[in-house]
Amino acid sequence: MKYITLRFMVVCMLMTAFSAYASTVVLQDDFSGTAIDPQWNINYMGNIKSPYWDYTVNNGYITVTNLYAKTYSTDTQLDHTVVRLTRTFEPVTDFLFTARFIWNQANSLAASDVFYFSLGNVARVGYRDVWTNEKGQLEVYPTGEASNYIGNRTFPFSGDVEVMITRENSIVNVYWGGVLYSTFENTNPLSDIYIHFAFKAIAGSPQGFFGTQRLDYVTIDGSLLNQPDPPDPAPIPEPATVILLVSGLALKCILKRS
Ligand SMILES: [Ca+2]
Repeated sequence: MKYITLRFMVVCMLMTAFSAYASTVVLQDDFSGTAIDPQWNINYMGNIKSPYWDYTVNNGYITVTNLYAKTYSTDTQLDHTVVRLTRTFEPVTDFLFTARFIWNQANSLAASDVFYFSLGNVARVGYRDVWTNEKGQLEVYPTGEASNYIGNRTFPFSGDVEVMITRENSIVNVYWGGVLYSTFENTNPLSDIYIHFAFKAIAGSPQGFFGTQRLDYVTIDGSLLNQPDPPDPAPIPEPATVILLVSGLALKCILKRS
């Protein structure tokens, strides 16, 4: 038992050491605390006015409940308002992106709204309550590959999913709720992301944003394009040998005692 435990620990240590080199967490936010992490830039776009939006950060979520259009005119295009959370990081090649998104849009005719993640020049993935009387739509836009656009208009008005985007050897896979929706090739380094909250009022319906858009976490773990130089390659084999030797001696001791 002790042997198995120790061996498991050694394997875990080696794996941790390997993954620490092979990939790096370049973004991790679980929305703990009561404010948006200042590493995010908040961009107010479109025809938006102060106080811009209603949101809370608590219980581990950011929850958006309203975006304020500047006007509620008869021209719906003028009432298109957007808030983006943007962030940049060290460029990565292969990566794993995960996020949990929870939405609850009343079956309302008041507005059309949109929520998506935009990952640099790689992909855009999100949800759109398309229009007044149509159901929600999943959308996947591989950047620069319009022909691979995916739209699924059978999505419910409310839901809770983990969004996962992976890239391995230039092949990108997009999963929504564990279902693979899109696979395409892309080699652009990934070094930025924005989370896009958007609202579009429908003429004569000034109630504003309806329902909620909630995020639990966002993470990006990737292989750095510019790997840091190893500190000094010469002495590395020696400590590794010492560790193996010590591990072996420790094992012997434990086996003898048990
Ligand atoms: Ca959380």
